[in-house]
Amino acid sequence: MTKVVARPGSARTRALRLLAENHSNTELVTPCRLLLVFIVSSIMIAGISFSVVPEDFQDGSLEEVINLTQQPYTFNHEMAMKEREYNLEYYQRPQHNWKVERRSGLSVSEFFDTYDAKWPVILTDVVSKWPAINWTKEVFIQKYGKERVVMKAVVGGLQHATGHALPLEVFIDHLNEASFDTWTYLEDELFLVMRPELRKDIGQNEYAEENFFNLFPEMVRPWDCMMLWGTAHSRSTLHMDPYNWTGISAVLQGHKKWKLIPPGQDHLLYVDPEARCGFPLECRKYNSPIDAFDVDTKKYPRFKRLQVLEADVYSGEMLIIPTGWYHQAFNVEQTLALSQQMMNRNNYLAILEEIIKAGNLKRKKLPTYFSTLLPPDQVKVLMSLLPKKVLQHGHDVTKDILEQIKKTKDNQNKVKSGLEDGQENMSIWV
Ligand SMILES: O=C(O)CCC(=O)C(=O)O
Repeated sequence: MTKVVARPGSARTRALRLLAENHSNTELVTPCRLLLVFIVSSIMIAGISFSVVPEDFQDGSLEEVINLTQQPYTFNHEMAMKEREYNLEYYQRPQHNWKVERRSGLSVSEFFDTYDAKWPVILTDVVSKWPAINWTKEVFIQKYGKERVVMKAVVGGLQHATGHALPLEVFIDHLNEASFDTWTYLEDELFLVMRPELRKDIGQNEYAEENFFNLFPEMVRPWDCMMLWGTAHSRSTLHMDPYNWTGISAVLQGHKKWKLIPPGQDHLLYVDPEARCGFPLECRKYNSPIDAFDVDTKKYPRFKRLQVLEADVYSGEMLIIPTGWYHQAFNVEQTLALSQQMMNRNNYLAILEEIIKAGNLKRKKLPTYFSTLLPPDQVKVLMSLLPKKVLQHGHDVTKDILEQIKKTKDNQNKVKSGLEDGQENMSIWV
């Protein structure tokens, strides 16, 4: 007997398909169908007429409150995994439970159905085509050597990290000086964003083309291309990304080891619920004090119960880290990489919820018809409701960071940049 495998798609598509199958042998016009047509057209009319928010709906005074307008949205990873399982069957893929697969020639729909917001994946044929893969140290020194970059310095373990702004050539000069617990890491959110001539070397990524962050007002749009250049042994913190977005890590040169933590284990990570990210829009900072590559199990005994996935990512490869996954990177050798982010149909509600939870907008301000809108319209409506003072704050945060980088007078000045808090007055290379 031939096995019939259903097509993938959202729960809504599947429900409609089932409905269609159940009624395939009946008359064309039935009361049930008439009712369905009526409901669908009402939703469509509501969607069209409300794609711009009328003034009188902005006070949230209507009674019928649904979905995101009423209660916190929580991303249901269990459901996502069930959907993944179902879709893997459709794509006839083996199910590797504890493995991060390397894929090339992956279609965007298979990516959406089986990995995005569900399971990490390494794409091997995206970064290798970008001109940025040919960037060299020499060109950076020659063209940008005197420009200031933001760097983390660690002496004696990740808990002793300090932020610095210093000329790129000074950082490059010391790239070979590192040991397991003493190292430097250029982590600059704005260096590439502000240099279009370098930005253009970062080629296309069809998996990230649906980008709802483009619908954010410019003043509060997250910077979308962080440069990461580290010595051997340098590493990020163990964290989940700001706004709980989907992370993209593109390795241009070098080798990164990753610890990836499937969702549902936050209680094992000692995260400070009060920490804030310092981004243009307020957001929670999901940083664990644990160094997953050098765990102090006496201090953090719950770590032993954690289930962790590991992956190695090499030059020319890209790792996609789903919404809701804590992660930490370790540079095995000198490594140059870029971090980007994704907000699309699969994770936008989780991101909007983070924005509300952090206090940028009162939940009751959302119109009651909010959840009937198409995903991009939901994003536009929410953005249109952000108070002026929130937009102004976003503008000030960016301005402030740029000014701090500019005004630092010597190589050792600390810069407040949304990096980890570190001890005061530590000097490096003196
Ligand atoms: O490559 C790294 O050091 C970590 C990058 C990362 O996790 C991030 O940008 O969220």
